[in-house]
Amino acid sequence: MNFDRKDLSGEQLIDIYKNILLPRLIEEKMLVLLRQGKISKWFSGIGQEAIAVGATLALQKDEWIMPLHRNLGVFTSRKMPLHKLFQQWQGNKNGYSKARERSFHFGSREHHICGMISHLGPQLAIADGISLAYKLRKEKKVSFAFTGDGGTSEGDFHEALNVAAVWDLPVIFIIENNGYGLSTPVNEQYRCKNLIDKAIGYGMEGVQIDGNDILAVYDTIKGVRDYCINNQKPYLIECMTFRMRGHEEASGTKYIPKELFEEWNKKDPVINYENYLIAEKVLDETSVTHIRDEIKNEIEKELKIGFAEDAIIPNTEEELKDVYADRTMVNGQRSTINRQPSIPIRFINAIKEALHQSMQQHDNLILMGQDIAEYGGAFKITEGFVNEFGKERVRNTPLCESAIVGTALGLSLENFKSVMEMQFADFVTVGFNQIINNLAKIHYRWGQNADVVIRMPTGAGVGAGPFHSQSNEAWFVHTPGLKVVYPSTPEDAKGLLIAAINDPNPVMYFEHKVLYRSISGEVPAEYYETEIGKARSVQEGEDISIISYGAGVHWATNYAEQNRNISIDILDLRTLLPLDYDAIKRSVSQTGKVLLLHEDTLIGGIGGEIAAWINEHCFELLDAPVMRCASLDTPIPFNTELEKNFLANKRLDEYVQKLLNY
Ligand SMILES: Cc1ncc(C[n+]2csc(CCOP(=O)(O)OP(=O)(O)O)c2C)c(N)n1
Repeated sequence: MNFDRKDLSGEQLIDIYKNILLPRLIEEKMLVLLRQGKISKWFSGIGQEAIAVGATLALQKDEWIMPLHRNLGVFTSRKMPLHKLFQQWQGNKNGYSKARERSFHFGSREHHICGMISHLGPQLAIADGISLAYKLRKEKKVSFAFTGDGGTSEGDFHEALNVAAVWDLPVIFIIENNGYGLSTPVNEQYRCKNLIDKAIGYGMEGVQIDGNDILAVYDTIKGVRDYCINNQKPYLIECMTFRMRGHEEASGTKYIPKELFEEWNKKDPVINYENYLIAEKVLDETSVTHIRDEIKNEIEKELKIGFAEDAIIPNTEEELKDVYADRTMVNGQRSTINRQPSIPIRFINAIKEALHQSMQQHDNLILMGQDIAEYGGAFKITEGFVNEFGKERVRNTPLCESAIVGTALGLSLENFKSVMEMQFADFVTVGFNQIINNLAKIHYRWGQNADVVIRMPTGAGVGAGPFHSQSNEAWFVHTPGLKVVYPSTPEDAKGLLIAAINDPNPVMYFEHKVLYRSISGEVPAEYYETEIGKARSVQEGEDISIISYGAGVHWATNYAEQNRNISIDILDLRTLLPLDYDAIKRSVSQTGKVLLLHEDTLIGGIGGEIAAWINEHCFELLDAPVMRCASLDTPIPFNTELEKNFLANKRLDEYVQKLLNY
């Protein structure tokens, strides 16, 4: 191997040597411990250390890195205390994730390392969000994201690179091409000649380098970093390398031809560099032995500390509490409600007003969505915003839902807030992974906020067919870490959206399209919040309770108006996660007969969850079985007659009568 030291001093070369040697020696120790049954699993990066180490050393310490499962060198080069790393891998409370995460799936804000999730791909777009934050603050920084060759086949790779290119973001994307996915060779992974050929398709620069030459990696990334900062552009680097061990230790390497190991063994990034330093007379055999011994001793010492920890004693209260960021602690004081006279406005304008006032309130709030800038969004909610707040804060996005959710999370890591508009709630399926696995879990996993609101124009009743009408709130209610709000009145639409934006947790904000222009109501003109997690008593009654949300609240009130002989207690849940159980119990105790009404389909709908809770906690208060009136368990049909037949409202009277007569 032909190393080129350029103008690096002997001291710098030795520092690089110590940095590349450390992960190798840790791994060699881990393999011994694995064979002794002292650790449970190991994903090896042996043979690839030059990439993680060279890259980390080339960056500034406060530039975020998104590493993957073979990048121990990132963690060690950022000088994370070894005993804490060992505690992390051993599932110890004092590791980086309170024992909630395995192997390399953890991050540390202090070290500007973002913890990966198992899913390959979603890390890449988080780098977009971080770089966007740097760019908006005019900081001279880059973010840095890793992927393997296999990971480049994921849609998330495409989306992240595309967004970075279109938005001119200073992100360095690095592919570690080690020849294989888990066992899949690259010729079954992609058809372009080199992965770097993809750069041109995104309109970005790219370079392929020898990933086993630490000086080449270091020097290239230093140069690319300057390029990204000076030109405000992303860059793609393909590092050619080889994985010297199995995907993880238990999976073996039988599928890889022996000759490849022999060939790549000659290119070992640590040994070759060591030999180079000896040949250059920067080090001699004695000093190499000394450095190796010193590191080995350090590892042994730190292992003792790491392994000496007591076994974990689960604390359920703490486990539950850590799912969400504490609202009051993070954002300081809540706004006080000092209501001025109300003015009647439409539901849609209440949402607009909430967004507008929030943009005024928070300089660090960014809006993102398809067609939301000049066009004003599919429903014109952000019309005029771009003129007032500028294109930097009101951002048209490419059709990349997954990358935009990931970008929102990256913004949050750099203390921005964001609201993303899904053009229709139905399209959330394409950003599902980011929401469920990244946004929802990040606080529990390593204590970070996902200060993101996703606006979800939802619901049927407009003859829009199966893909522009769905009620999909229940998908999110089943995911700890999210909050799910669903207003039914203009006043709540405004107050809940403001509250959602002030909340540091990820909030799914459902807005029913039919209500946009059909419902008006008095809305206080000033900036105020409606508390998340509190239901609203719409009207009190004695015969039956109807517990609902969204359009269902209006079905219930219309029904009550047309049937004044029945005394109906109507509860508007307003928030579906967390639920207001006190309000539910109060309503049940009022009537003893409960109908759960929702536009969502029956099976797996939120009604089932509430029915089960009432059954368990309010059994003595009931005079009849809890009933559910929901939409048909079919996709949503286009024809308006079929759609009416589909919707729960069609069967409301039938259920009310059934319950009354029980
Ligand atoms: C979305 C997703 N699908 C499948 C997997 C299972 N999986 C884990 S690693 C891996 C191979 C990854 O190959 P590559 O991206 O080349 O990285 P390498 O492991 O070679 O470093 C697979 C298929 C996963 N983690 N995520």
